[in-house]
Amino acid sequence: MLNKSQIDAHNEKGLAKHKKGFDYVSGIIPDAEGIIKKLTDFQVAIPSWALGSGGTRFGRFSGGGEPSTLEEKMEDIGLLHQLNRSSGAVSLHIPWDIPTDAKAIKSLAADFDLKFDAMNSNTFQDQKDQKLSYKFGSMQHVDKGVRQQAVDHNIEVIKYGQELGSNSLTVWLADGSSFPGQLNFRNAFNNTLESLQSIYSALPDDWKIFVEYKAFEPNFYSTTVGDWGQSLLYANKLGEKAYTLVDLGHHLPNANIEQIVSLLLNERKLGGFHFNDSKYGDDDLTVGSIKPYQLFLIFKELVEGMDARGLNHATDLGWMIDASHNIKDPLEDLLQSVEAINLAYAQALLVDSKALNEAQLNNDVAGAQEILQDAYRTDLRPVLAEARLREGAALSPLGLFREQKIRQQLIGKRGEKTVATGL
Ligand code: PSV
Ligand code: MN
Repeated sequence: MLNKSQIDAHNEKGLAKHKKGFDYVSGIIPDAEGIIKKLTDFQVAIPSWALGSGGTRFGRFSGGGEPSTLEEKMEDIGLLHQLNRSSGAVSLHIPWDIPTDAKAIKSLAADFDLKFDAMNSNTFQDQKDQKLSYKFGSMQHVDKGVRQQAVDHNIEVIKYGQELGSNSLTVWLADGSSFPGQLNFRNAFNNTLESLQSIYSALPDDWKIFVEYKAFEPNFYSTTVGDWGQSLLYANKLGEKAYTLVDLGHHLPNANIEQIVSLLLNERKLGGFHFNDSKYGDDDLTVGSIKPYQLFLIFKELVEGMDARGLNHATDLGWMIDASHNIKDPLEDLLQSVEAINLAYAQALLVDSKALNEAQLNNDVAGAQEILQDAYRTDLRPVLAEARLREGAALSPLGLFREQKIRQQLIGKRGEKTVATGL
C-alpha cells in the first residue's frame, strides 16, 4: 500500500501543469463540476482473475509478483483503488477465488474501501473432484444430473456472495456445440432455461441475475447463449430480477454494440457490463486501446438510456472489467482500463443532448455528427485528474505506480515465479 505522503509528493510535482490544463478545459465546457461529481461516484469492479498474467493455448509468461491468494488479490485491488479512487469493487470468480473465511475477506475489503460486485460462477471447466463433466455443456446438457450439478454450483456461488454482501450473480455458459448435428438447439435452449429457472428461484429477493452472452469460443459452431437476443429471451422468461450482461468482446466483428445497449436499456433489461476491447475475436485487449470512439458511442447510449429510465449511473448497473493480459503488467493494464472507461464516460456526459435531439428531429446528419465528435475530441483528461486529486488519489496513477517501483516491490515480497488462479 502507498502512504498519503507518497501520493501527495507525486501530486505536488505535477500540480502546476495539471492546473493549467484543468483551468483551460473547465473554462470551455459547460459543467466540469457536474462531470467531476459523476466521475467520483462511478466505480468499476476489478475481476479477481485479472490480476495475474493470462496466457494463450500456446503458453503463458508470468510477470512476477502475482497474487497467489484471494487476500493478495484484494491487496492489489486496494492499491489500484488508492491510485485512482475509481476501482472500489471486486468481482469474484468461484471456484478460482473461494472466500473460505468470508468474515476476514469482508473486513479486508472494508480496510481497502472495496465492495463486492457481481459473483461469477464457473461451469465451463471441470474442477478436481467434480463428479460429472461439463465437456458437453452444463445447463444445456442432455443428462439431467449434469444440469443439476451446474444449478447446485450456482446456488453455492449465491451463498458465498450473500456472505460477502454482493447482490448479483453473473452466469456465463460455455455451452454450445462444435459441430453441426451435435446438438438439438431447441432442447439445449429449453434445458438451459429450466436450469436457469431453478437458479432464479433460489435467488434472494434483492439479488439480480445477469445472463452473459458470447458469440463463439470455446464452442465454434453454436453457442447456447450466443447473442443479446438469446440472452434477452432467457432474461424475459426468467422474470424481473434477470438481466442481460454485455461483454464488449463477445460480439461478431463490427456488431453495433451501442445500438444493442440502447435497446436493452429501453427494455429495462440491461443489467451489467464487462469492459475490454477486441480487434479480432476475444476480449483480451485493454479497454479503449483499439476502438475508443466506439467506447464513447456506447457510453453515450448508456448515459442517454439510463437517464431516460431514471437509473443511477453509479449504482443501478454492474460495471466490471473483464480482461486477461498476456504480456502487460496486469496492474498497469487495469489502471489504463479504468482511465479509458472514465474518459469515455466523461465524454458521453459532455454530449449536448438537447442540440443532438434537435439535429435528429431536423434530419441534420452532419450537425449530429459534429455534436458527437465535438464531445469526443475535447480532451477531458485534466477533468479526470482533478476528480482524482480531490479524492486523494494520484494525478497520474500509472506514473506513481512506476515511480514507486510497485511491481519490483511485489516481486520482492511474493517472488518471481508466482501464478495467480484464473485463466
Ligand atoms: C467468458 O469469456 C468471460 O467473458 C466470462 O465473463 C467469464 O466469467 C470470464 O470471461 C472469465 O473466463
Ligand atoms: Mn465476460
